[in-house]
Amino acid sequence: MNHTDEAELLDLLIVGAGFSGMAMLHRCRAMGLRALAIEAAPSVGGTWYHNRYPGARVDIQSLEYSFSIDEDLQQEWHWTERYASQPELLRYANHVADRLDLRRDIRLSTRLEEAHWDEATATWHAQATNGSRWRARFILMATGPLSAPSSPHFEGLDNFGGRVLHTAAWPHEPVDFEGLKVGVVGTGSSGVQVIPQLARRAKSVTVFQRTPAYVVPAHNGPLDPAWEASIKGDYPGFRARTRKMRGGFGSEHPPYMVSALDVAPEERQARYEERWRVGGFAFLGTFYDTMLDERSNALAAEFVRDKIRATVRDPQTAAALCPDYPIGCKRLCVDSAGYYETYNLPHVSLVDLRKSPIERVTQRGIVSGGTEHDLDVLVLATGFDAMTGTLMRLDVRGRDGATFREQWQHGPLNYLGLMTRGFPNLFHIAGAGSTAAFTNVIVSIEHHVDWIATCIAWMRERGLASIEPGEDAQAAWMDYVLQTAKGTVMLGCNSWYLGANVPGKPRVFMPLISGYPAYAERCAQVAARGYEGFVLE
Ligand code: N01
Repeated sequence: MNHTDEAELLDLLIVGAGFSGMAMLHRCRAMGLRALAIEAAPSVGGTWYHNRYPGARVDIQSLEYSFSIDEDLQQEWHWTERYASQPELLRYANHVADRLDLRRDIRLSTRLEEAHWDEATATWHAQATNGSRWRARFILMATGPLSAPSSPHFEGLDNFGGRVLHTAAWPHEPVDFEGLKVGVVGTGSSGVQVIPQLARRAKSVTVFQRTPAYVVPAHNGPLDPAWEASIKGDYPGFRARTRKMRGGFGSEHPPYMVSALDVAPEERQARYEERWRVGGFAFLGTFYDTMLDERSNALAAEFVRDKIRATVRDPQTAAALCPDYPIGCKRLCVDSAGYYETYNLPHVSLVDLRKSPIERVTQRGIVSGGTEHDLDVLVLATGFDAMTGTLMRLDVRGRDGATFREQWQHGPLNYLGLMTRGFPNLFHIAGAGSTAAFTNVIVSIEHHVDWIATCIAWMRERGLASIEPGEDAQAAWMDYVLQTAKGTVMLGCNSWYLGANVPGKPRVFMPLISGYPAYAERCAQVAARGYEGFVLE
C-alpha cells in the first residue's frame, strides 16, 4: 500500500448520522477523539429522513424527545406541537448538525460496503461503496433498530399495474392521491398514522388488516407556551425526572402504584378515563400491573375495545378492529388524526385478513377471500426487519471472520445491548438487549453514548487495545433479557420485538423490558467494576 493510498486512521468510525450517530460524534469532539460519521442517505436525520409518509410523527412528547446534551440547544429550539411531525423532526436533526457544528465530520451519501476487524493492528478496516477507506480503533453501528424495511412477498406483486409505496421508504417528491383507489397493508404505528391522511385525499381507501392495533389518542395540538416555559425554566430538572421513569418519559403522569384488580369497578373506569384524557403511553400506567398481570391487562384492553365500539358505527368493522391480545404487547399506537373515526367515512373500508387472507396481487389489485379489490396505489405499512435486519445485511466481519448473519441466526447475541462477542471494539446503540425500544429513545441514545465514551476513555488511560464480551457474561445477559420478558405480558402476541412479523425470523424476545433506570444502573455497575464480564486486552 503506498502512502497516498493509505486509509485514514480514526479513533471511532460512526456508521449512521441519525440522532445516535450525531450524539456520539458530538461527544467524541469533547473528548478530543478523531471521529467520523458516514451516512448512506444524502441527509442527516436517519429514521426521520426516510419515514416521510403523510402523518408521520413522534409518539413521545417533543419536549422530551429531544437532546439534553447542550443547554443552549434545548433552550433555543421551539417545538410547534406537543407531538412533533416528521418535517419538524427532520428540521430539528438538521439544526442539531448545524448548531453543534457536526457537518465537517459527517460524510453524506456514503454507504458502508464492508468493515473487517484486523487482529494484528486491533483496528477496523472499513470501506464505503464510493471507495473511501478508513482504519478505526472503534466502530459504532448507529444504523438504527428500525431501518431495514420489511415487505411481504405477495404472489403476483411484481405484476401490479399501479404504484407500490412503502411507508419506510417514502418518495421525496409529493404523492398526489386525489381521486385514486388506495390499498393499505398493515395497521401498526405507520399504518395507523398514514390511513387517516390517505382518506383525506383518496377516492377510496381499503385497509388490509392482519392484526388490529390498540390505538390511544395523543391529544396532540400546538405546544402550550406556559408549559414550554415551565419546562425550559428547569430543563435539567425535567430531564433528571424523566430519567427516573421506566420509559425515560412521562414524569408528569407516573404509573399509579395500585393494581387494577384492587379497586372498585367505578374507580377503575374513572382512572382509565383520566389517563385516556391525558393521552399517549400514560394509559399503560393507569395501574402499575397493566404490563405485568394478564388479568389487569385484560381490563385495560376491554376499556379500549369499548372505546372502539363506541366510535366505529358499523358493528362488523368495529368488531374487526378490536384486538384480542394483551394491550402493550405490540407497541401501542398513538393517534393524532382520528384513526377509528376514519372507518366511519363512506369511502374507507376494512378487509379482515384473518377471515379473508390475501391470495395474490393481480395487475388490477389485491385478491383476498375470493374478492378482487381494485386499486391504483398499494401502500405497504408492513414495518421492519427490526433490530437485526440492518446488521445482518451488512458485510461486517469480526474476529476470525465472524459475521452477524451467522452469529445472530438464532437471535441477536449481545451483552448489555452494547457489544457482541466476536466483534471487538464494535458498539451497538439503541438495539437489541437494551431498553431502548421501550423508552424515549433519545434518553437511551444519550445513555449509550455516555457509557461508550466513558469506556473508550477508560481504555485509553490504561493503554488497552480491545474490548469484547466474555462468553459467560453474554449468555447470562441473553438469559436475563428473556427472563425479564417472561415476567410480563410481552410474550403473549406476535410483535416485531419477537421478530414475529418477518417470516422465518427466529422467535426471540430482543429488547430488554427491565425499565430504563434498572438497566442504566446495571451498565454503571459493570463499568464501576472494571467492565466486569468483558474481555480486555
Ligand atoms: O410496523 P409494525 P410499523 N400481510 O411491524 C402488517 C416505530 N414507529 O412500521 O401485526 C398482512 O408495527 C402487520 O401485521 P401483524 C414503532 O416503534 C413509530 O407500523 O404482523 N399484513 C402490522 O399490522 C413501531 O412499533 C411511529 O399481523 C402484514 C403491520 O404490517 C415500529 O416503528 C410510527 C404482513 C406492520 O406493523 C414499527 O411500526 C411508525 C403481511 N404479509 C413507526 N406483514 C411513531 O408513532 C406485515 N403486516 C413514532
